Amino acid sequence: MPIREISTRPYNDQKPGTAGLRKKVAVFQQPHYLENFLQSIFDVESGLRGQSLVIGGDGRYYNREAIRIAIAMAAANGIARVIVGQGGLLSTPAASHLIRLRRAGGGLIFTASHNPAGPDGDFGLKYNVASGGQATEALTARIYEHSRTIQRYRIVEGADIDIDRRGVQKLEECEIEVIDGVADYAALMQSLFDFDRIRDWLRNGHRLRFDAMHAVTGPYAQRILVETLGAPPDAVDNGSPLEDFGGGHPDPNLIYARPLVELAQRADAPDLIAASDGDGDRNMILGRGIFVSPGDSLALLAEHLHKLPGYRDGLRGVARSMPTSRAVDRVARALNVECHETPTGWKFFTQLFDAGRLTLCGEESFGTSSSHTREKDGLWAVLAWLNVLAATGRSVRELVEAHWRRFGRHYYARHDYEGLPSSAALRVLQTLTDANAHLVGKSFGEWTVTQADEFSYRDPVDGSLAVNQGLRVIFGERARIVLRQSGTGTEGAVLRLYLERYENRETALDWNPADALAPLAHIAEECAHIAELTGRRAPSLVT
Ligand code: VG1
Ligand code: CO
Repeated sequence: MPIREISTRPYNDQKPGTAGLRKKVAVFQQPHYLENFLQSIFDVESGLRGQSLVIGGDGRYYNREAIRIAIAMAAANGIARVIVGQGGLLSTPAASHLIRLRRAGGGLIFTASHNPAGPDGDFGLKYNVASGGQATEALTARIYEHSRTIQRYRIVEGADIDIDRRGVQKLEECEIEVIDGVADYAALMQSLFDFDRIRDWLRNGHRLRFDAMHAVTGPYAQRILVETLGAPPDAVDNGSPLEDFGGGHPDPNLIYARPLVELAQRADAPDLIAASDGDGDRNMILGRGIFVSPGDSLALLAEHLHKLPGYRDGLRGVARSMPTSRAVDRVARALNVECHETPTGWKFFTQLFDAGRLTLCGEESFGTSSSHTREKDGLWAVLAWLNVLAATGRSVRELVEAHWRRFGRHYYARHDYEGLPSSAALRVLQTLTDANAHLVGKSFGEWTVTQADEFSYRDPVDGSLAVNQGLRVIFGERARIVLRQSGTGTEGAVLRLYLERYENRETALDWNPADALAPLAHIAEECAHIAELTGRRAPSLVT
């Protein structure tokens, strides 16, 4: 099978967003589209030559085809060994772990996360580096620049690799190793958590329900929760990965995981109800009669993590993305550990982990993880919660209410305005930017603006600067409004408005979140004129 050099022409739209390159499947299916981007990675990352490369994806439509192309190109670009998950499946956190475990030079993760799949859905690609984390902004920029001038790519023609058969196959000089994509990840989880205690907790009659949403976590949940921890088979719902995710939207939140919210409200609800997203890096946590907001989940894990075997030494530091609720900051203060505020997207946490300054971090978008890997990790969060429940003997509700009584409560919501013309989105952002210049000192009812600006971030490890990371209006400790444009959408522009309100009065701890946040939504409209400028009366999604 010959290595061929194929001539090509650049596309110019291959600029990665918050989490890699994400486009409609039809865009990826254009001639040489995927090849151009892959070759740009191989050209820019010339150090990959002679090294191992991890390849896997979330199983969505076009996953197998993309992996076939990636393997053939890796072999033609001097990669010594490709490590690929059986059936082309690797969850994002499992892929990140494998890169580290096998000391690979990097990894290709094919996913568009929770975005709908199928021929009319989305596809995507993330390139992760040797640390297991996503390529930095600077590296992605170099790859993008290269993709704009690319003239040729290298591929082994007629390559025929069976990714369903475990073992080593050879392609030119390259060894293709097809592995069980679950085993190493499951062993990692076992090393972090008290599996015996969780097993006892389940044996004592506690119940668990995990919804894999027909995406990549099915086989992981089956192996770990059912086969290893002894949960009954019906504890895992929608456990078989499907190319179209069963037509669903594997984005675990109050809207797309509505059945779980309803289940949690029943008197006979399981003790822990959870779900993950398309590529296994997000998590949603509910208990009987309660939904745990991602910001609260992060804060509670920070509070209890030292009770779990992998974290007995305590926390080195915590971090959250800027829009994420500041609940974890309070716990960090109580524990006297560093607390970092980073731009949206997991790549900003990676440096802090590598520098040993971080143990736990999270985002409002249902992402939580720890230093065990360099991506957010859905099943890790579920197991951490299970272990906290088993270790404390308390219910989700008891734990959350105790947390609110001790630290106060951060009411939180995100309002998404999807599919906007980009001119409208820009007008809204400009309006708030202009307003921000005059907001400091201004009072809205009981709240006074203490800071109004655009967030930028100086990486404390490598000194790099990320600008333009979202507009914020801060009312001291009491409240916050954040507005930014999404970097993962594939149709039009998406604006995200984040609202946060803090209360520590005993009487203010059990309000309805929508009611608690209504005054802030009002102020946001007054400052940014979203409804007026977009013609949308209400957000398309509230989570
Ligand atoms: C969104 C979330 C962000 C998350 C990113 C990738 O980005 O807000 O917190 O890191 O998705 O998550 P944006 O730019 O659309 O707001 V995933 O699960 O797609 O890897
Ligand atoms: Co995801």
